[in-house]
Amino acid sequence: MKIEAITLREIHMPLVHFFETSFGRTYSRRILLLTVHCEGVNGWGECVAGEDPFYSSEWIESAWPTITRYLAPAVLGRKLESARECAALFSRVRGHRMAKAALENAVWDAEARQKRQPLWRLLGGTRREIPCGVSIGIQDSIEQLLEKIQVELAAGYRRIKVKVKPGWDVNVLERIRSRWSEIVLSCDANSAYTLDQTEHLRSFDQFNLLMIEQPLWDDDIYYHARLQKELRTSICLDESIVNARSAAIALETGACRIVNIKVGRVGGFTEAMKIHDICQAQKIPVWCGGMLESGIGRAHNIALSTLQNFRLPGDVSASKRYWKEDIIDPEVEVTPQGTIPISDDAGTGYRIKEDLIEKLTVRKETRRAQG
Ligand code: OSB
Ligand code: MG
Repeated sequence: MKIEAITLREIHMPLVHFFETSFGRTYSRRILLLTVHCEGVNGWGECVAGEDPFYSSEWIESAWPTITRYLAPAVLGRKLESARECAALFSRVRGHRMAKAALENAVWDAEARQKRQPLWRLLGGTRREIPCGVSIGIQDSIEQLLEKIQVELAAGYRRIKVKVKPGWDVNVLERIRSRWSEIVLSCDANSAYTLDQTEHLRSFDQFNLLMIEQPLWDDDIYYHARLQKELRTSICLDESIVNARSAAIALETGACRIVNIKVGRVGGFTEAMKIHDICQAQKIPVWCGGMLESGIGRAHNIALSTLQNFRLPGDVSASKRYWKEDIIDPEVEVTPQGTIPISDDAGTGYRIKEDLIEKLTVRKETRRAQG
């Protein structure tokens, strides 16, 4: 697989409904898409960096030059046997995992297409359908949130996750539980609390939550281990798991009992699979997180979710929850049983709508191999 050229694009896609977390509200996405051109085969990747450096230090304006100046030159003109070689070629660049993942995953995509194999099989997946949950942002009122939950339950989703922050937590969880005592429910704080609030967080135990996601600092593991000892509810780490080593440390210290794997956050499929394997060996279930992806990132999340230890419903839900029209065909749909069936077709099993992408593109840059 010779990497002949790499195209970066920025597309703009308004969300059907705003998405609010403890760090802010998003109405519209600026998404960096990447295409690798290899001997007649194209592979696509999506960079999950946000519009602002709020979820993590990366954002679209850091990812773009990191790719054009450092990551693209590391692979352009090279003949790769496998996408697994990318991580070593990028290792001189510290951090910038979302930028690395966009390129590595595009190479995985190209490799699957070139080998005429489903991407999920190339990754070693086995599941023929994956269970889905939804992540519901902070709303203007609790009534509006309850209405949204009602809609998602009716659609068949198997786990409801709500975003929480001080002032929008116990009051909200109380209302949800008094209406639905039995549903699988979790919450995600995106680092909105500190260890001083342990007593307050302990009061979440009364709601029988599947997990509380990332209650403390985004870069912390140690204090999460202290907190986990004080809670009955399982902690799930998202932001602080950035590679296989941090996953190993989190498990060794008992900082969580569940791990959220986001392929962008950890630098690509190769590292995501390592984390999956470490957790599986220690009987820690994992699930696939989401970053308000377009269909391209979503299709990659679906492929990853077919690995054996993705035992809990992911934040991988239908295209229409986010977009008026998605950039893949067919769009991602969820069955009334709350699952996504896995296609046997080569690549991701979803066709890229290049014409639509062209219309949504506001910036485009191609880098070619020299000579
Ligand atoms: O913490 O999981 C998160 C969205 C943006 C940034 C961080 C997170 C999220 C979500 C949405 O929860 C998941 C999705 O539906 O894509
Ligand atoms: Mg999260």
